[in-house]
Amino acid sequence: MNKINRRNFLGAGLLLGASTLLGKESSKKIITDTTGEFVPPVIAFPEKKPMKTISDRPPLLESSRDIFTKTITPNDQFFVRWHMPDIPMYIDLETFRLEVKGSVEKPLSLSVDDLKSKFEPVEITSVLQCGGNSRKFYASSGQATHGVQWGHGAMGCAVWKGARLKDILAMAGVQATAKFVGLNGLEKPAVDETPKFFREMEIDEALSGDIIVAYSMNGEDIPYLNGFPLKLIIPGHFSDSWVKMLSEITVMDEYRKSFFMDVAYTVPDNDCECVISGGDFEYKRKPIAVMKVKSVIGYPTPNTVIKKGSRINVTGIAFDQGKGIKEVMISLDSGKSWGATTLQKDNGKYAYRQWNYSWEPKAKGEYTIMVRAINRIGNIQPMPDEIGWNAGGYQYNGVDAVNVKIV
Ligand SMILES: Nc1nc2c(c(=O)[nH]1)N[C@H]1C(S)=C(S)[C@@H](COP(=O)(O)O)O[C@H]1N2
Ligand SMILES: [Mo]
Repeated sequence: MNKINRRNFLGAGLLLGASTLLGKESSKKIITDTTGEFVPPVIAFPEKKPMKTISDRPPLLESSRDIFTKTITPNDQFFVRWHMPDIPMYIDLETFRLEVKGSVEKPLSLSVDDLKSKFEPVEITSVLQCGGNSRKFYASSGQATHGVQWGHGAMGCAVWKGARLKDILAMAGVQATAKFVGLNGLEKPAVDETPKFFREMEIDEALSGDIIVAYSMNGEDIPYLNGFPLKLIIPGHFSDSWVKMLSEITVMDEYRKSFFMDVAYTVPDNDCECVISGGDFEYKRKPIAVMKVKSVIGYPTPNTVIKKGSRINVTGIAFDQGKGIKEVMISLDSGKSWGATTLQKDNGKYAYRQWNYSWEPKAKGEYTIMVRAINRIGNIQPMPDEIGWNAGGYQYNGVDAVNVKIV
């Protein structure tokens, strides 16, 4: 796709994506498969290849499974998630400023060029995963939850470049009374009653090492739908706090209650981070934070037909919150027996780690391939029927399974 001029996102208005973003009526058909289930249409939005479109207002675009044969997710196939339909259609870098305000000695108003020239640039390869990624697999284990029914494609891995949040805060001078940092982007709710997308973190976390305000993704400007021009990167954490089109950093002395911190993206505050059956319904909640160990199969994809005697490269990716992947095991008999895969190059502790297994199926029939990752601190993926349940359907990391047919 031709690069579009981001100052005029609507210049690409011929594309269906742009017109639906604007809210123009497009002939909307509900597409169902033979089971009557909703099948998302595949639509090309600006700067994106055709992607599974779960919603177009706000845009929810899912990557397809074959993306997990790569350790870096291309920008034009990277998934997209917004909460509000009212995303600005026009960003002028001449006037765009990141405001740093609140309990600081010197409020800042930084252009993207300021961020590039006044701070040490840092590069980090990190997985970006929605807390609700893989939610639909809760349903296959008989525990369906509300929310966007993502498959595995609400995650990707990219090389992010930007300025450290702690360096930006140091330039502003955080006051001694500061306890929290609030972050929000440029978009607006469609109606005033809708809560704003606002995220918070403790000041100590904001001042700790790896968090960056990124202006580049895989060596290019961040795609508009992924948060051009600035996006907060919190390696190892679910992406729900990775604020896109980041426009305000507010240093605060007190926590501000908000829907997106206290209600959405929370799990029960207990050891399993799950609802214990027969337990209290009025449980204490906590925001989801670090990611859980996970592996996903990229090839073969479900229902692939493979000729007996051919040799295929079963491959995919694995990651965790930054402790490191120790092993990815594979089963070709629905989990009865397990063998080892070969781990490929380590691209950094927050990155995807590719694994491979060379398979030569000897007999015809249907097979279920499963993979299961273990990290260096001994966390292992649960089997789908062992996974702890939470009402929001967050943090799914059950063992992945793909059915194939050998003929
Ligand atoms: N400004 C803003 N930032 C946001 C969101 C949003 O709705 N608005 N959604 C968050 C959530 S829940 C996710 S999963 C990621 C998605 O990032 P992506 O669209 O670049 O994949 O952005 C996060 N940052
Ligand atoms: Mo998310």
